[in-house]
Amino acid sequence: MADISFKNWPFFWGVATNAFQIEGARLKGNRTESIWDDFTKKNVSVPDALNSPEREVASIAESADYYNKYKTDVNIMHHLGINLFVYAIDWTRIIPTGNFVNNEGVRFYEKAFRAIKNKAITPVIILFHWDTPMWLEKLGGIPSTKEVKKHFRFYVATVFKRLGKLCDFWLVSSENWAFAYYAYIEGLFPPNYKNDYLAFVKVLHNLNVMAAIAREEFDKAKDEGYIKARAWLGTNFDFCPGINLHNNKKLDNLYRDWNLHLLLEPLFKGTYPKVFIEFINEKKLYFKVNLRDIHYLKKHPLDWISWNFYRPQYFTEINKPLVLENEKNPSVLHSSGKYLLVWPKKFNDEKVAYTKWSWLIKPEYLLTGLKEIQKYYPDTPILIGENGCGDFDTVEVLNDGTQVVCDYDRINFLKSHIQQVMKGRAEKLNIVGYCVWTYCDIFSPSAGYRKRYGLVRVDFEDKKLHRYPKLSYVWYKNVIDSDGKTLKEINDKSLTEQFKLIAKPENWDRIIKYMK
Ligand code: BGP
Repeated sequence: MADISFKNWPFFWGVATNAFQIEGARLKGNRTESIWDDFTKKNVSVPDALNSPEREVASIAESADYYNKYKTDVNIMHHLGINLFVYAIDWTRIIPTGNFVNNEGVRFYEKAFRAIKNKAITPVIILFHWDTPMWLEKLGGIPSTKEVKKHFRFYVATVFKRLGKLCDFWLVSSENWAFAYYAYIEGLFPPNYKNDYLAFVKVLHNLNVMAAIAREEFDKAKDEGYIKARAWLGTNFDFCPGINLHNNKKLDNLYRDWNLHLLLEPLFKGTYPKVFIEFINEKKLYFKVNLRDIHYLKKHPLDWISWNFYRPQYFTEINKPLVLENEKNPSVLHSSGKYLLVWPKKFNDEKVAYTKWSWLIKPEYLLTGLKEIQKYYPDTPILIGENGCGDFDTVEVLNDGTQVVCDYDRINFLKSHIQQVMKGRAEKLNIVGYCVWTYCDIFSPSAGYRKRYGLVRVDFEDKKLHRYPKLSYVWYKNVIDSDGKTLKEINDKSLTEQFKLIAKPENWDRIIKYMK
């Protein structure tokens, strides 16, 4: 087991991003399609009504073209001062067909991660972020246990062998719940199954088996010298800490079983909360978690946790729904069928804050969630892998013609969450770092390109996809420079002065020019 004494690492201030959302160059360099290429080609719809938060899907053929612009982006991130960069790589860029290694794809990642490391930024590589290769999807995709076991093993063994020397911090997959739920129950994400509970439970289980396979290959790669002994392998999970509308301990435990234990226990303890087995039996699903898999999971536990925190989630008993006039969004029956997810306008007589896409804003639950995870995993390092605010950004043109985005709401969102990070550090919790989602404006799975998360603006109207700093870029630079001690107010004069200076075209051009 790696030496997980993270005490000897600096606190990590980073950004996170994901290949299919940022890379573009979808058919360049011998790459083949993933389910996200297929889906976004068939569902390119850009609704006329701007500023309507309904779902927009648009092409990822080019996106922010990180594939060709990574050198510029590395300079921008270096200037920002980050020391951690979380990147989910693209399976099909490396394995374009079942058992063929695409050297051009490997070479791209070697160059891109070496450029990151050359700027003293530590990379974190995520192996799978929802983008099943089309060639694997045609064999049954992630629900197909036999195919997944064989092909995922070949993929991760290839990555560890070819890229292992470039990275000490690895994550197997992103947001297993979001993928299983939105892609196999809701049908919102590709491969767009609807209410396929059998595929849903198989995907959740197979993602756990994939993690154990990655562990086995990771340890082999360490023995063979491809990966450093100190390297860590973990999971990047999505967990919305629950807010129970009623004082009901039984329901609290059920929520925790489905939202925390189901996502971490199999990966770290090789066990499943009984609610999952009961669910399979109640739904009479033709699936059984076999003992051989359980033994395999127990034998190959992970080392660390990256937790993507955006929002907590209100929930209530099925027979105690919100009154209609207090519903910001209609309530949703949880996939377990045991409780309701709700979005109240008011709670305890207080107006509840939401983003424009109705994502609940309650920063204090970053600390609550951290403590809840640590209660069950007391010695496991925890990174805040993603935290960010999707918004419609407006561009202002200063009198010298500089285009600027003063994203005050995003700064206030980040500030309120980083305040909780600083509390966690002061209480000596196992938090090892914090990453903003995301570095620059990219494709959003839930809303295309209008829902912007970037610290850096990408002008998608401009064929050069020019990058511009937002006010939040300068704000976060101050946070990093002060190791989280400087959380400037949005109307801080020194902040706007810095911003005007950095955003000045001649200054910004110097920052983004690729220096050897
Ligand atoms: C996380 C995903 C990211 C990113 C983020 C924002 O769940 O890991 O890929 O998309 O959410 O989500 P969205 O862009 O749908 O608002």
